[in-house]
Amino acid sequence: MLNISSDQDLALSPAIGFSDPLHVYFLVGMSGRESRKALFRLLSRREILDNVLASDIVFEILDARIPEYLRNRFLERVAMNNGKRLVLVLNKSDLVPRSVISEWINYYRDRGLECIATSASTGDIRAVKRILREAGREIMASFFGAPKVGKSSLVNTLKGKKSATVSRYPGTPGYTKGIQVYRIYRNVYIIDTPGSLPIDADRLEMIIRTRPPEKIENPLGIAIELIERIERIMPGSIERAYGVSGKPLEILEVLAIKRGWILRGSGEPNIEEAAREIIRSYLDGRIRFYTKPDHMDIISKA
Ligand SMILES: Nc1nc2c(ncn2[C@@H]2O[C@H](COP(=O)(O)OP(=O)(O)OP(=O)(O)O)[C@@H](O)[C@H]2O)c(=O)[nH]1
Ligand SMILES: [Mg+2]
Repeated sequence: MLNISSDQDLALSPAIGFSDPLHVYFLVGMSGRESRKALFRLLSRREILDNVLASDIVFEILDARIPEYLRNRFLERVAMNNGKRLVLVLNKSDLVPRSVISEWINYYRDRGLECIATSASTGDIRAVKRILREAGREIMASFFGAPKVGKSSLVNTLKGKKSATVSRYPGTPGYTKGIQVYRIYRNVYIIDTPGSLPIDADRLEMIIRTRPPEKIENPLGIAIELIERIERIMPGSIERAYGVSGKPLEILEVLAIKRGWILRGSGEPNIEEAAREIIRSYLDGRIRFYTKPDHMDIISKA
């Protein structure tokens, strides 16, 4: 059932041909060197198509803090063109105020998209369960999502025990490697996809989600861009997390000094270490940050 491949169906998706994941990297504007260093397994368009065709319901898992950065239009188009039920899932909803979750749900529903919210961490996956239970017949559901959105955590919570591997930062042991199918109810099967969706819409998210923070080549540049974005969308977030304010570089310097990260020899603050800390705490939610639908103008420019 998982190896469905029909060239006729491929014709539905004219953009096919990017079957090599490396090409997908190039699409998001990474240099060849950067793309070869990416440790993460990204799904090729061919794999996305195969998994969608094998499914009745396609869950597109998004991080509720930044859903618009992570949506994958190719997946959505393939699911809709092939008559699959597409459900956008705002996971990590525990990190976002309830009112903002409602705003996003309304935003997507107004655009004709089914959208629900979950938190694999608090175990609140009622909305997914409801959809799976109401199916009635034998169905296959698949979970797609950018790196680190909580795909495996959701699968684990659905199964009720730790069975799919979960990992905290990109490219560290525990990231999902092979295709895994689980039977969760008598007539319901789920696929934990063997990789993640590429992030076509956002270069910054693509870089920080596809490698461990210590493997990011230019952590300084990335952290500066990240701080600028966070402050543009949610001013004061960095100060609330670290008690440090100012221009991005000043923030990194003061943070390094506060933490005692000093370069041996020169005695200068180790701002690269501070940069990696910012990236880590952005990923795991220690910096409180989220977007709202009325940030759409900034989001599309950020
Ligand atoms: N706060 C919060 N954290 C979550 C939630 N779901 C997952 N996480 C955390 O997010 C990180 C990534 O979770 P995974 O389940 O490994 O995500 P994934 O999408 O399967 O990741 P890859 O397979 O590596 O792409 C882990 O540290 C999880 O604990 C959630 O609902 N809320
Ligand atoms: Mg996983």
